[in-house]
Amino acid sequence: MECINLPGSFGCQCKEGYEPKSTSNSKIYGCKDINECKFNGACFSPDTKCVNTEGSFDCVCKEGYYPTAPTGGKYYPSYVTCHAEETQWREATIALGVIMGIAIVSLSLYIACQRSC
Ligand SMILES: [Ca+2]
Repeated sequence: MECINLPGSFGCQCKEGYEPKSTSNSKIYGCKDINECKFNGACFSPDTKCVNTEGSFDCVCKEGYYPTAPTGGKYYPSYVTCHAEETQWREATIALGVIMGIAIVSLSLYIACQRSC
């Protein structure tokens, strides 16, 4: 129910995320979803796009951008941000490179030590 009946009144009050469908004599007859996406800044990150939902809205990562945590594409300003695929790939490559580097150095030291230690 998107409409909350007001006691002692024929009208009703719209729940959060809804706006009056029609009003007459300051009474509300039915409520409809607010399209928050039509307002600028609903999703303030430039890497996200706004998706209107019933009673609310979601900010999801734009095409070509991926959330930093598995959230089904949803963006949460404080802890899930969106990154371009290339960035993710580069970070993964750097991480893999560092691991491989450490492994090679460790193996070399181990082999060298086997011969001379
Ligand atoms: Ca909405």
